[in-house]
Amino acid sequence: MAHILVTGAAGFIGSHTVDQLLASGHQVTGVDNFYTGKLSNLAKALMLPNFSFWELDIAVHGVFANLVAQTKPDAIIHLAALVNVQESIAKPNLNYLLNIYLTQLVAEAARMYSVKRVVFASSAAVYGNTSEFESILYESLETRPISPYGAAKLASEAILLGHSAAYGFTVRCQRYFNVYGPRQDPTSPYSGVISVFANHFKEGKEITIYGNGKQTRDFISVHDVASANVLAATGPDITSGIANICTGRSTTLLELIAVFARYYPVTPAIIYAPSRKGDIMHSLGAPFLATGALNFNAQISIDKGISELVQAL
Ligand code: UD2
Repeated sequence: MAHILVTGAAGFIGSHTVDQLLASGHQVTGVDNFYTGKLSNLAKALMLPNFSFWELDIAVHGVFANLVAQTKPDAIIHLAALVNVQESIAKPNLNYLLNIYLTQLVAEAARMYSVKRVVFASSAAVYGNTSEFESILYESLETRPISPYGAAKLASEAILLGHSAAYGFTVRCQRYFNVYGPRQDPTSPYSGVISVFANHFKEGKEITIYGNGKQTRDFISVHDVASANVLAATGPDITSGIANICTGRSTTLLELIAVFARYYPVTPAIIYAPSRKGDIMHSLGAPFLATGALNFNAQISIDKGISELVQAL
């Protein structure tokens, strides 16, 4: 069994990753400053003896290195970040601090204390706007980020892979697609569409579709994302690299609404509004590299994932 340090442990993806690591019998140290994370997300984990939690601001120089020196993990799963694209546009310096500088602190701590692996939360946002000839996003495509967030995720991949080559530890950059599931916050105007639809179906509030509803996304359950993180941090024979964490299946917003409608007697009113600025029409990941590198295959269909989400509400 391994000892894994998870940054952003109280967040949406972090807390599910912690839960799966603990369920697999690993020892876990979690750290979070509650910028967006919530202690309640760790309610189950905090009851378990092989979990320890630190409330710290690891963007302060020296704090993370001290934590790594004290806890001596085998691997770090680095999920702490500014997670919202719109916030990165409004606060580019904060985005730089949390999504680039913090990655450097993680890379440096891994080097100083001989951590064997670092798993990094990258994003499909690194691809940016793609042409109609690039309807499936392969990792080999040119990256053209269109937000400070996407640019920072790309820069962080380069920082970590450069350190991996120079110092010999393994780095896995996980390009998550549209992640959904329990514990995702539905309350911001830029919350993930599934969390918003789930909340509006439950409360009977009208739903807004930006555009014609035929836009597609590669929606992946947070449980699948957490298992990709566990595999990357603890799996055998893992080498450094980048991989999409996606399902390889696309779903339109109208299809999503039809799935939710199975669980509720009344479908809320649907309002059509103009497309959001910068919104892309289609986003579908190629899942093959993750299968080869991590032995990861997403298991949860959109039907099953939404059924679970509805029951959790
Ligand atoms: C996702 C990521 C974002 C970034 C981006 C890169 C999420 C939550 N966001 O943004 O972080 O990586 O991909 O491409 O995963 N929509 C509605 N009604 C609503 C809410 C959303 O119609 O009430 C539409 C929205 O305009 C878009 C689609 O639903 O066309 C998906 O929106 P989203 O915010 O869930 O995710 P996305 O793909 O814009």
